[in-house]
Amino acid sequence: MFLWGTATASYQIEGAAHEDGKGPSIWDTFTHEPGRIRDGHTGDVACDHYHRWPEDVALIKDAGLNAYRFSIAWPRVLPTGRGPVNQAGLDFYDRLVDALCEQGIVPAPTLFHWDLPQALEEEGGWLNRDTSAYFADYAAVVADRLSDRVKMWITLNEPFIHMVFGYALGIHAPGKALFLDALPAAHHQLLGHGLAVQALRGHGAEQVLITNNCTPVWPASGSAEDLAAADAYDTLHNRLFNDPLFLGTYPDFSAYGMGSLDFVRAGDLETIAQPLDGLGINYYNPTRISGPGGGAGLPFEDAGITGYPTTAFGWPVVPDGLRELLVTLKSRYGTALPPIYITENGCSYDGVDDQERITFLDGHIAALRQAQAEGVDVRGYFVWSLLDNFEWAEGYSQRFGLVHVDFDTQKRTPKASYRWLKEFLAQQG
Ligand code: PNW
Repeated sequence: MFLWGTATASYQIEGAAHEDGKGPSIWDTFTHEPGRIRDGHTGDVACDHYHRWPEDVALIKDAGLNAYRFSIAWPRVLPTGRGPVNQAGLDFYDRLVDALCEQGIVPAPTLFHWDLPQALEEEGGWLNRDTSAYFADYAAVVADRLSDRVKMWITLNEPFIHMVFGYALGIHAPGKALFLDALPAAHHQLLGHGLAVQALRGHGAEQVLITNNCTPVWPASGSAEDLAAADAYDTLHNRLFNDPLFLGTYPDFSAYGMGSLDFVRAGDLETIAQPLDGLGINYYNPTRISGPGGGAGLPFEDAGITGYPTTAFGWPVVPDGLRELLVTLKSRYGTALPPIYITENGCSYDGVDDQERITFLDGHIAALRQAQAEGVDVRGYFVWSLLDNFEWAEGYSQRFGLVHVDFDTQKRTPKASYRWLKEFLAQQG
């Protein structure tokens, strides 16, 4: 069964930041620091999904979707990241999973969508190797409770964005601007993933995936400088997170002067390269790269993409980039590549008569079909997102939902794209 779903993340929709024993996450801390988030917005209330989830499940069902990707807030389950379990937090996800199963919707939870328990941040967060082991312990606790009904699990969401925005540039929590010294945060997330795969399988999980956001990398020109820069960027964004999973090695960084990986210990790569049942891919747009212009000391620079329509976020709309990405992954990893699930694809536009979003989704689904025709095994497509929600550093200014949310009244209004998708799914049968 092909999975047609929609995706959300705990901090972006739940609210109830301090309810029923939940501990603080790094996002609770970060959003309350002055100047971090546009207009000073926080996820304290967000879409109030913690209380309104029955209405939200009904919206998923009524659209005719057969899968839902949500994330579990680690500090709801383990308020200090490890140690005592908060049963009330687990109960919330238990009820949600029951409701999804009753409606015939496949639950696909992600265990980490960036809301690390603040108590673990005090010990160094993902820069601390011990966080990897705590993550696996948490995975076991959740799987123990839910794996009788949850068959499909996603360990991490976009370790690349979490490393770059959270640890290298400081745009996201925990707000560290370490530049290339952020690399241990990549390795410890991947190590945590590998340990979590083992823990999940040991506690009843049938299918385990990871979600990486990947981008086709376009050299700005055919010059040797731009080609080398594009290769360096591809190494950092795509290969750093996929090679260890499917080749069991890290790409060689030394050629680009992008730092060493001397924190990798014997045996780590074997742990990371556990066989997976699928690869989650989040696709938004390609990236065009030129040689370094000076500045940050990196061997590349984002040259920007022109000549395509853009979303309200300013991101270029390039549906064929999805086909290009999938075909590239297949040719790069061959038979080592597991089946692919598009775990996020979507766009920010204002308004409820969102014809641009319909064009966007239609184009990307066509690109997915094309990739399948070219031999890529794609088994699911999840729209980001069900609801307009807290878009991280952008606060509530970027609206990615199929359903409009009035953040004063919490009224949900399905957009034109929601009705289009419903019609499309009905025709699929
Ligand atoms: C993803 N970029 O993040 C996340 O998984 C979602 O939580 C988020 O709401 C969604 O995409 C839309 O932004 C990304 O700058 C953040 O390339 C930034 C980028 C890509 C993905």
